[in-house]
Amino acid sequence: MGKNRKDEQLEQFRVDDRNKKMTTNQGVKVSEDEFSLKAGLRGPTLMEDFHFREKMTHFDHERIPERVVHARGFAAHGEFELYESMEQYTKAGFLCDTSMKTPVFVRFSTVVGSKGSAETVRDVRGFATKFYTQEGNYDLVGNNMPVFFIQDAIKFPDLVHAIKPEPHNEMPQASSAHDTFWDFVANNQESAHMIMWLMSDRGIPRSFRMMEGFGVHTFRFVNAKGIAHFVKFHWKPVLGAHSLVWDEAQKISGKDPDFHRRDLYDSIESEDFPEYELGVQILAEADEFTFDFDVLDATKIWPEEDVPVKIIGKMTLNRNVDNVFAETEQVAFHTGHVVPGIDFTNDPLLQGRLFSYTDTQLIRLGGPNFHEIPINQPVCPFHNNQRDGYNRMTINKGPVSYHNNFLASNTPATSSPEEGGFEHYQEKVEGRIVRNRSDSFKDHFSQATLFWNSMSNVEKEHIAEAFCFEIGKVKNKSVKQQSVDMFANVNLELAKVIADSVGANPPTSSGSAITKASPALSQENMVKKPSTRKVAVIANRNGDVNQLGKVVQEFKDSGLKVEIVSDKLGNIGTLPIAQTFITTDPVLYDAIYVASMSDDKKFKKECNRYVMEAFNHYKAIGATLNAVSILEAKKGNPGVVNSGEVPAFVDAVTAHRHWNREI
Ligand code: HDE
Repeated sequence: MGKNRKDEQLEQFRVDDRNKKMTTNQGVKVSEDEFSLKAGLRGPTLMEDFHFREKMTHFDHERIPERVVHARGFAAHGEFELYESMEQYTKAGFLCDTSMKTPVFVRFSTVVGSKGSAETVRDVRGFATKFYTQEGNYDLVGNNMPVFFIQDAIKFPDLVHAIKPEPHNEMPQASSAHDTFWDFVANNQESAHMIMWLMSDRGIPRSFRMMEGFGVHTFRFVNAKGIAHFVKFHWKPVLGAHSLVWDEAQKISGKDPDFHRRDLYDSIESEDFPEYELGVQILAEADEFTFDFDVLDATKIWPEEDVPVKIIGKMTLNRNVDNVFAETEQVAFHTGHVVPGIDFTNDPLLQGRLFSYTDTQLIRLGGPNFHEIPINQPVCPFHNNQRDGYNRMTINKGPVSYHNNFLASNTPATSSPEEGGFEHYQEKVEGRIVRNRSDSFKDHFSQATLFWNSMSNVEKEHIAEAFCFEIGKVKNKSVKQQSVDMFANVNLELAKVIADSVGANPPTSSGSAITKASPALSQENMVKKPSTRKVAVIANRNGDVNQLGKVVQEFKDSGLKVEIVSDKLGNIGTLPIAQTFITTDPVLYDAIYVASMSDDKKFKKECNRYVMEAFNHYKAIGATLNAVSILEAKKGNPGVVNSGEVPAFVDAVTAHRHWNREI
């Protein structure tokens, strides 16, 4: 793979310490690195041991503050290619020139948990993309859900305080299932729509590769003639959006807290590059007021059936980072990083973000020069009169650092819009200075009901169970009741189920009259592929080698990922056993196939555990004919393939989950 411009730029900063002599940071060769300098063999350590002092001081300062939200994240490099020019709508170069490949860096994250928390918790996922364009960096700092909890940025600190671990005992970690969060929800009812998304399967994605991404806010496209359109951004994963089931997600948190990053890292290493198509919903300014919601309200979607998503390009993630701290931890995203042709709207949530992101980098990355950190540098030239500050790297030459000037012929010079200078869209604004919100922001429930109406029965069941779990964890009776009463406005039946489960009184509301649905919102309607679904092939070390080889090959030819699991490590013929029953777990696979059994009691017990767990999580299970006895109890259930036939099993894996089972 050739290097793109960003990769070339990063190359200047890469250092390989292998096969080199150890030195201090001053370049002095080190003669000894195991013993500190002492006065006498058993005497005190000496102050003059500069090597010890430097090594220890650097270590003492290794940590920086974790992100206040989205602390746990994982990132990769890639490229964006445009299918069709968007010139009609925007002058942004990377959205006009289809011959251009734009380097990107994408960081996925959970929101609530600390940097070391588990990855498969119920949470929103961050989906932040930095496009290194020829006209500067453009950051699309999105989430995997298209709406947000609040409508005005001033409430963000309250939301985050409520959802983070409670301050008196710092519990629970990475979870919204506690009193302060539901107290916030019930007393800030604009959160209703987002809560429906959070309680849905979208809150527990199967993989970062199988998540949609959304810019959430309404942005503006501006073309070369200065004409603007409203735009919403979507990322659509080529593999479709898919989820875990809750019991599985909780178990994975213990079995492999790195589940999502491992999946992303391994896919890229094995060249199964994650791909996402970029879609835009475009709306003429004249149509701003044609909806029953306000287009500036970030708690609302534009249903795809009303405003179609136009697919305009594809992003491929094709390179893992070299160093997680240098790149993933130090990358600084900001909604305010825009390029000519992309502009903001008056969405009050977006407006507040425009302040917050630079501000947070100042403390997190230690000063105003974070744009000089290699991962944050644009790939186009950048010049201005900003100087000094902590950790300044650039050596700006000459006496002039002000504008206007004569001494440097008034350079660095500004550019007219025709020359590529950023020109803010000249929106006409008028009004009184008020602390309030428009009445058009006050319907909090219609789209929450729209979301509910759009779900399949199984998805609805999952949502109800998630509510019962979360509100069931709330200790305060009144908060429980308030939450139940609030969601009766979304759907009465749902609220009754929750009330019954959590010991609250049945709601008295009459429910919602909204009947509209948006089929595009259901993950049941998304593309399902066998590609990269991970199968554990259970095999006895003394089993039929040829048959195993054949099955494994056929699975791989169908696009499945295979790991051979047995009771001990080693080889079966030439095939390596990747895991033992105890080094891995059924929750870490999409399907289980028993290629050969053993008479060993322990083997049978473990094999049975794998099959049962997969069965309970609605996954495909199969067995070759000589191992079929293991499936006896479950035969006849959907997705249980006891014929040994590989194509039938692959079909069962392709269906992802078989909900219609007797569990
Ligand atoms: Fe963020 N958000 N956010 N946010 N956000 C941060 O910036 C903030 C919001 C999102 O991988 C912080 O660098 C405010 C919506 C992502 O590095 C901080 C508000 C959406 C990431 C911040 C929001 C997001 C962040 C913390 C309400 C989806 C991780 C560390 C007005 C569209 C980026 C940092 C990464 C991170 C503030 C709401 C997405 C504090 C004030 C809505 C993906 O600046």
